Amino acid sequence: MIVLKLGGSVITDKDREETVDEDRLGSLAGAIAGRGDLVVVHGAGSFGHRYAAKHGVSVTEGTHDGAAVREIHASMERLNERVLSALGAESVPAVPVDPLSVAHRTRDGELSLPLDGIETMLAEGFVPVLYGDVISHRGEGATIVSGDELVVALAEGLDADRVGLCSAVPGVLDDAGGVIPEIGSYDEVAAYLGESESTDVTGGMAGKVRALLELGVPASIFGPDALAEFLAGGAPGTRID
Ligand code: IP8
Repeated sequence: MIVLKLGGSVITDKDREETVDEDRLGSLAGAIAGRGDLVVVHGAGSFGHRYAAKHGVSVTEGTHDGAAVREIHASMERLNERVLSALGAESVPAVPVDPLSVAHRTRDGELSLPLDGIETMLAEGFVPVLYGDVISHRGEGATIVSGDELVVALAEGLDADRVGLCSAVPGVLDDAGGVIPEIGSYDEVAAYLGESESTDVTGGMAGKVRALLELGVPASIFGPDALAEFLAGGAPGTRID
């Protein structure tokens, strides 16, 4: 099975608050149409991050303010609803899985994501759709979980064959703007991975590469035009293994 992340900056306009790129999302949904045995995770883009920053919540800094948790989560639910509708319009049997309701972090910050429900959804032919969210965190109240962390937990726990990160760029880029075809260790690319420019509380491309390097599953980072090629078994963009 495949775990696919649709990056927040791919499906939204990252510089315009809560704005979905409908054309982009529609064409990605079209590429996914007809493919089963797939879990989709989406990022936040111009949803979620602003509210997390407003309330000072990150992957490590938590809040006990219920209103703050609801505000961050509600923003992500609004985006999730749009993603589900786009997939539904292409007859993808997509169903939501709310990380806030099922996942948590232990006291040492480790993500716990029970998978029984997701496995049953897959077995019954559904396409579970998760997203970066705010989740309860023992001793911290609630903190952010990035879509990338969810991808790693899903890929490991569900024994995925492949992981795909559909990103706004065609892969991890070197100094000259060329796509780096393969990454085997963080040191190889540390010099190229700067900070993300928009408000992003979960680490941008550097965080993605680190998370994917932890995986024992082949992963690819590629641009939106290459999603169909990836789903057909190709390895476009940057392969991280
Ligand atoms: O865009 C972040 O998820 P990401 C989720 O996958 C929130 O890093 C709520 C900021």
